[in-house]
Amino acid sequence: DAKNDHVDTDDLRTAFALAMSSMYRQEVPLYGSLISIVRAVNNETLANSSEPRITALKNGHVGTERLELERHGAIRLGTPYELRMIRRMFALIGLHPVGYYDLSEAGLPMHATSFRPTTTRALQRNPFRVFTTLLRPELLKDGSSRDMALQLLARRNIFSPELLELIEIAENEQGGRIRQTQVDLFIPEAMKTFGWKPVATAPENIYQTLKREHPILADIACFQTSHINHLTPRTLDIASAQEKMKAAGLAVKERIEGPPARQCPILLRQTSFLALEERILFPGNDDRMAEGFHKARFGEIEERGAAVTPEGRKLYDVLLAEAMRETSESTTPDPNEHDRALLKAFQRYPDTWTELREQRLVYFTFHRGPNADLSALTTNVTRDSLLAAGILEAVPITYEDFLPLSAAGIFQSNLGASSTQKAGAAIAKTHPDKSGYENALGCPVLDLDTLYRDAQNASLTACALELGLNDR
Ligand code: OOG
Ligand code: NI
Repeated sequence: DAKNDHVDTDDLRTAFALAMSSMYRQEVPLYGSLISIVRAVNNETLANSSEPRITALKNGHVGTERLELERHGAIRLGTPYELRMIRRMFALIGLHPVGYYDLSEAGLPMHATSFRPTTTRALQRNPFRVFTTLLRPELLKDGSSRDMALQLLARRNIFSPELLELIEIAENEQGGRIRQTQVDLFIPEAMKTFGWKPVATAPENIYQTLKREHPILADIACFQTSHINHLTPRTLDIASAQEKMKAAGLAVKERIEGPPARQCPILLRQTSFLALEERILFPGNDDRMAEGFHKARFGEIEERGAAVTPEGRKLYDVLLAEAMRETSESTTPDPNEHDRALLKAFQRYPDTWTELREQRLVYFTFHRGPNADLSALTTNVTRDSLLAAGILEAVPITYEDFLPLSAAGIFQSNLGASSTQKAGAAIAKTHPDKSGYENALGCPVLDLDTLYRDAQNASLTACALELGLNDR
């Protein structure tokens, strides 16, 4: 019976991401401008550039298909219940929690994971991801605003009854799948969780109290939905996309987060246009509404580079810290100065694919190279000799995850937090709490290094098989 057919999970994720994208475009029209800018830059770059970074992408078969669809979003959740339901909803579209991000270091009472596809194939089909933060009320110093926020959160329900019922049915009766006939219910009901509802759940005085404590508290606790706060297309040339954003008159964040521009990009570089001031309504006395403003939603772009190994990540962290120290010691804080310090520090990060591979700083997948003549295959071949002979080629694996310091920088520039709030005045001195996040989630987060390492090893095994070599 065709009516009982399950939808392909990757197709459902694409439908979900497209629905979210069109919803956000209606809610925040500037996001539409961002998409057009990024599309134009990407087409131009793919057509014209023969730089190593673009060739690597082309070799990695990051075709226009994946690029056109590629987005990440971000949501901020208030309770363990909300996080657990989100996990169950996202599992239906093939998104699973990967990695743990502590934002408390950066003065935010939050921690996060990234929900994303985990297999090479699913990532190729559609790498849609959602950076998902959870409030850590225990970090808030002020007990009364904490109680206010928790009371508001306990009363809200961000999931419709229809959605909850469908999730139960899909899990219990359909092996975690959605049927074709359920798609037209599932997607619109799911969008209700993430749409913007400009009517606050709290009167203005409570909103202001929470906002004074930390703007993130007001944003999470005072609204009826877990509104998506940005969606981020992937650009192949962030510097050029940023110039075009400025030329189009967008208010662009001061600097690009992440590593400096390189021949061989690693990890990710991000920038955004700043959050908009939006009109909202507060419930007032005698059913009268009071008007106000809220600032939370913005638009971001990112350029993704190669995934780095734990050694590669260590080197990144050391050099980034060095550049930050140098800038913070200076008396004239200037974004260009930070970028200069970054460039200088990163001279010590190798910048050819060969060095990055030989020093095991970046993950690669291996494929058959242009040399079809296997007569060079002796008994004593090594990975390097096969690469040198062109029998194999190495393609850097795309980084599919996030960076906690960049995330903090993006958060801070969009919350309108004061400098004392940025310094973490509202929160107790803190530490990461991965197991706390996992308890709230109801399962462990996956380890991102394991995923990259498995992808690398699987490609080596496939090559050995294809070449008739024993696994060595
Ligand atoms: C999340 C900010 C982090 C990123 O790309 O690192 C983020 C938020 O503002 O809720 O999206
Ligand atoms: Ni983001």
